[in-house]
Amino acid sequence: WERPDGKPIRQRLLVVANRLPVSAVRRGEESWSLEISGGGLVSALLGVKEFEARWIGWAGVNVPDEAGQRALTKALAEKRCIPVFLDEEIVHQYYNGYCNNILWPLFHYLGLPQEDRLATTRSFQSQFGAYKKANQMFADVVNEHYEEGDVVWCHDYHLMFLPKCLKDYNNQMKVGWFLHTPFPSSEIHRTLPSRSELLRAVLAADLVGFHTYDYARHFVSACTRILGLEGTPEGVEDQGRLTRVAAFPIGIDSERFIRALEVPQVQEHIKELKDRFAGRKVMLGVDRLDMIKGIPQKILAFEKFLEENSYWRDKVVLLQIAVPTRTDVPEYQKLTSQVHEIVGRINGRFGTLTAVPIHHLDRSLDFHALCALYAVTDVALVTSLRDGMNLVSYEFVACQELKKGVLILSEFAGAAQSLGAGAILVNPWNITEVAASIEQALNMSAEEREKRHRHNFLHVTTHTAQEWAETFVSELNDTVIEAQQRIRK
Ligand code: ADQ
Repeated sequence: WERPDGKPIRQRLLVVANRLPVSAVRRGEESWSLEISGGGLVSALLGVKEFEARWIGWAGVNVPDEAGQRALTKALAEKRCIPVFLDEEIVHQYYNGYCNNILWPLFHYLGLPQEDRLATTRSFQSQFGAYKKANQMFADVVNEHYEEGDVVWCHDYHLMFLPKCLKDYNNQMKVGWFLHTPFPSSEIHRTLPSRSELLRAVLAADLVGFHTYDYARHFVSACTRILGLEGTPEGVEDQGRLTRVAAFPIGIDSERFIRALEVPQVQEHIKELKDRFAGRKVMLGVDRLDMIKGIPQKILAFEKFLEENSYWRDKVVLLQIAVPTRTDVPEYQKLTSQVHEIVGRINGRFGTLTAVPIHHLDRSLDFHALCALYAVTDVALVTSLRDGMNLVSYEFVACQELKKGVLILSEFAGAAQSLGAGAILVNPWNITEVAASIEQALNMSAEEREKRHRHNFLHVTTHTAQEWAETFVSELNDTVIEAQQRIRK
């Protein structure tokens, strides 16, 4: 990869994800303002500098008029983003419906609420139709911008149909697909009416990646049991064609967090927080407000801890920061009220005139505020019921070089496989166990904390987002070369 002047050419990488890393807000008929949006994938890919990356995805707004679409496309181009325009009906059926009502709970082993189950079963076919149509619309945009030699990297459960659509356009395209959620046991996947079609569409990719070896194994089992294909140590084989399947655990841009702690504004904020919570141990939860994150379970475990440990009642505070997501969905509204109700009850029960045990914020924090919070935390509580990886646990560890706080981590988060030896692993459904782990964390000796932190810090700083992306793309390049060599033989 060299230019005529000898300088290396960065390989073009088309990152295709449901959402672009920016949110667009319309300011006038032809004027838009753009803001970088959050989320795990965005955080991870922000750290990747090795490729000439372009993003293709939905900007999160309905833009029915051509003038608006033209203006937005132009504004996004400056951020190397290319929009896919989806109308309201498609968004409703594809995004709210098939992606978030069916695939998301299923892949996290959460059943649908009883009252929704029949309705969802009835609307299943139309939602799946919209899902395929939306994936085709993404493929159209990719195809329009694709240049020979590009690598196309499709992301997540929203775009399982995309590898097939792309290969139908051009069989020579290098296509990778990565899943950010868990891939469930084949026994769960086989309940999906569209189980086979989805698996076949993913298998059209050259390389299929997951966060953990377990998820990869579940996927291969689903292909062998449901499609009757052959699973090999390399992946899945269908009539001589191999789809490579492997684990690529994601990381974070750890340097960005470590550097942020030196910024004067962050140091100032750290000092404020230390003064504010002087004499108390700080426990922290940072999550999107989603059922998979186990927020009510976490707070109930904290209540149990306070109940059983009167000594700690005025010496510990739990800061729970929860970014609202999918706020228009009744299920999520219910979760918000449930969390508020539990927090109110516990604060009423254990609070005093001067202090409450739980501070719950329903909002996003900016990067610097988040780093300061991570740095002053004594115990982080990550109690997801299921989580593909969970980057919050990584971010906390990156900011703890001075304090060497303790990470309590759900065994059902992918991160348990990488940070398990340094964290206290818990079953988030067992609030007695989580309460006991809080006590263990608060009483842990400095020596033990140091040892556990060392292990995790080493992992987080050596398995970065950048390395993750580079490994995936180089493996994709190699996979395609090997496949071509096999064909030639
Ligand atoms: P998410 O479910 O979004 O990601 P996670 O990996 O924890 O979960 O990433 C969340 C990101 O949002 C983190 O970078 C965090 O800092 C940020 N964030 C969360 N709450 C915040 C708040 N209140 N204020 C500011 N920022 C906040 C999905 C999967 C995960 C997987 C990632 C990446 O569900 O399992 O780890 O993708 O693959």
